[in-house]
Amino acid sequence: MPTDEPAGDGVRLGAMTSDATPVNDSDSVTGHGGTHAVAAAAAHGQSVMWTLSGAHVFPVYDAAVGGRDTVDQAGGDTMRAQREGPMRLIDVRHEATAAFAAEATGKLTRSPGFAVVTAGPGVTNTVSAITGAWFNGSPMVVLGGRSPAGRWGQGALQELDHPPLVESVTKAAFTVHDPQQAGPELERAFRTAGSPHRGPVFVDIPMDVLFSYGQATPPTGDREPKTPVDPDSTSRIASLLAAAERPVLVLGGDVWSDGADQVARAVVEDLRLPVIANGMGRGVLPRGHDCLVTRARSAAFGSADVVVVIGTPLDFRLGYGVFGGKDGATPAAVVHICDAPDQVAAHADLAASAAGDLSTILRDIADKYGATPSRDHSSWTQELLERHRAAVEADAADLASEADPIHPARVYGDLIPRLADDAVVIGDGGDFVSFAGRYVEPMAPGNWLDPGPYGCLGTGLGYAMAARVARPDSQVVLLLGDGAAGFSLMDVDTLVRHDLPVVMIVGNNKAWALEKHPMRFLYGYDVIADLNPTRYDQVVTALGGAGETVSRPRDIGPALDRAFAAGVPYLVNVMTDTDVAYPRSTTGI
Ligand SMILES: Cc1ncc(C[n+]2csc(CCOP(=O)(O)OP(=O)(O)O)c2C)c(N)n1
Ligand SMILES: [Mg+2]
Repeated sequence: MPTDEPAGDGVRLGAMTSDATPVNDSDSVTGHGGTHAVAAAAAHGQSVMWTLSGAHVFPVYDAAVGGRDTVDQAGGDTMRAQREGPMRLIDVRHEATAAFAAEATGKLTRSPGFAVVTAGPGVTNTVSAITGAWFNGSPMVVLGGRSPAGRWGQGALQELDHPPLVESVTKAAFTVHDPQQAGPELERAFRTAGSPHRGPVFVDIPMDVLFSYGQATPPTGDREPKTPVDPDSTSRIASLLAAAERPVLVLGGDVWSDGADQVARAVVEDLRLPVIANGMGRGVLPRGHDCLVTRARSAAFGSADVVVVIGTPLDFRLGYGVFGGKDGATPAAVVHICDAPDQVAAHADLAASAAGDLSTILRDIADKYGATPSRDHSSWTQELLERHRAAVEADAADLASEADPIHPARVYGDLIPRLADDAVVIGDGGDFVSFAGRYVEPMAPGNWLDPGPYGCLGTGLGYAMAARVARPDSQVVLLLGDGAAGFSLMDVDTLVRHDLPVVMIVGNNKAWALEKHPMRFLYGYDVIADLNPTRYDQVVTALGGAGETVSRPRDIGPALDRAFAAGVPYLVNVMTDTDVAYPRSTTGI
């Protein structure tokens, strides 16, 4: 623990007593590092800190609750103090959950979510979540503790130089060495994370620096200036689209995170372009929209002559950016539009690209398209729409399946009619969640959360608690594979302690099915893919929530009704057919 001795390069420690009350006026913020961290997070729109305790970061908690006086005022009710301080503290059972929750907060609010973890293992437990945020372009800041600068190299508890560990998966990773710099450096962390192309930032503060006082100008909450849009690039894209007979538009997650969702919808409706959506781009066009042709994806990508991909990488989910060319046709001209120049695909053969503010780019393209004579592509849009509708209709049989054991699709047949338009649906699992991706078409953007192309299992409870906080009045439904459930189910304890009711549905096929079936296909046998018929609902009950197990198709609907009405974390454990594999068209390899 720090003392009042000089530390590091003349750094002097602040008092060990609680003293979070910052001297905040319009000109300056004065306080320990925790004060500056909370001020920066609040200026960037955050009202919650996701964390798991460690002495290295006590000042951050002190600032979050507003110091000892506020805790005393809560009359010993520490949960109240945690809830009602300057920044709500939600303490979890694994740092991975804290970081996943911060990532989901970033995804849902489009401002950097905030996780605070202790030095050493606290930080290393967040690495998968940070990496997921890096793949997804999710804005988040992870603040780590760090052993004291004044002891560096002497083997203090959990002494580890964290930034090099996460340098390759963050926009910035750095250490604050000077208490006078804590304010500007923490603001830099949030500004960098929240500016396009968004992503995770890691910052750690040595314990002696964090406990010390510094003065800084108040954080502004500003973002970095956006890249100016090159008008030649939008002219080229507009002419490619105007000449297209079979255009397709792909709307990805950055359309949502860059705040271009409404403009994108208006442009699509204006130009009548057929749309495929992925990630957080799902819902920009609501279910049933007459330009949304998600289920005609292979026809759209196979026969398109121009594909414009906006706000998502040209990765395995999009055939690495190769489209068209079906039955000997000329491959499609591919256009990549990104929120920042370094996101434009280097591996693809692009006919055009543009980078910068996505709303500006889209408006510019639409204006220029409107001013150019264009080919009629209405019959192509109509053809794709009909294919899409036929595929949706063909789902009806599986969604209503009476098969015993339960066909996983039947869960969605009962769930979808119970979802309100503003429901947030979260997927964490293999095949069970792939079925959800096929059947659950959101009504608005920001209402569908999946782990994205990093594909990390275990996001579930962290994502769900963040959704519950960000959308207090919406249904929050977490879909879990039984395998995936094992990673984070202990954090139901956090849902219970913090009164965050969520509906969880486990597709319990007693297997890691997404690995079991491919292994059987390749080798004719499978190993390490079987799990037990575990009562995951009883795990939730033991932790203070509620739940039930369902084994017959007709019992699913009533169980879901009870789950939505419960007002506590509730898990419906649905025993499904292990042998029903998701019919997969991409392997990701
Ligand atoms: C952290 C992590 N470990 C392993 C994997 C590999 N993996 C992908 S899907 C999957 C099986 C998931 O099983 P379950 O959650 O039960 O869903 P199911 O496929 O059975 O529906 C596994 C092990 C992964 N993606 N992430
Ligand atoms: Mg499973």
